Amino acid sequence: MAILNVAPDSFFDGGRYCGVAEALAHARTLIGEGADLIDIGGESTRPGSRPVTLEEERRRVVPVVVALRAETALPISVDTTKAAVAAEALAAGADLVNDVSAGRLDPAMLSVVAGHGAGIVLMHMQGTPETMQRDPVYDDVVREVLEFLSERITAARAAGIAGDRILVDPGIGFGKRLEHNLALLAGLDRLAALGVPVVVGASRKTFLGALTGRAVEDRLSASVAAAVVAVASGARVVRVHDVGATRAALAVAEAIGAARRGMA
Ligand code: HH2
Repeated sequence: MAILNVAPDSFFDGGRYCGVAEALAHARTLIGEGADLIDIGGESTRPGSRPVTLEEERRRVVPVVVALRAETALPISVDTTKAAVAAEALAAGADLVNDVSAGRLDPAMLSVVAGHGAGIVLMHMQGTPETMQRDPVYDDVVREVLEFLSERITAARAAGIAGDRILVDPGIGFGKRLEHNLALLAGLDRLAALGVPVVVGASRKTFLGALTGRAVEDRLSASVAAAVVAVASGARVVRVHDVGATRAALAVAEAIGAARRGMA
């Protein structure tokens, strides 16, 4: 899942692809590097970020969905918590919604997705982007995220979303300290047992800086390592900025995994 941020303030690539032409050019690069799915986001959810208005988010996202749909058959997702943005993006040809609030911020979200026969990524977040990193607390982070995602799967199905169109995501960095992120990555097999594909987004995030001492622009190798370990631990989708490097690393890991299975 390739990240295509069209917001001016995203934590890594903010402002680089805000015009439709820039966004399309970057999408072509991502597709050329082997992306399977393009995730278009018009609102930064980095820690401390403020929500943008519906009008502004719609203006950023919908023209990019229209333009990208005209040139690729690859699945397009739209990273939004607003049902109205989701509805317009789906009408313009997007295939799924990536909702970091798992359908909780906008009560119309799940029914909009169901009405379009679309898919949804249900992500765990403690708090809101503005406040989430202030003092995240858990007794048992893996159990609590598991229970939350299980409840949101039930809510999504009750709203009419087909079970095979639902994905879940532990929400790395969304109201989590370093130890919480590591516990979730170490416990991905328990999330995979929910029976729906698990998405992991670790790309260039703060916890990788804490582990390596590297600034955001120098976290490529750390991000690739996190993606490889996530897939080896049961993630089916990795949400990344750097598609080519991640693809190459996953190809090596997958070949070694296949050889290991051949020996068994
Ligand atoms: N992370 C970000 C945004 N959306 N969606 C899912 N499903 N999982 C994630 O981990 C996730 C997400 C934050 O990263 P990014 O889009 O690069 O930055 P920003 O929110 O600053 O635009």
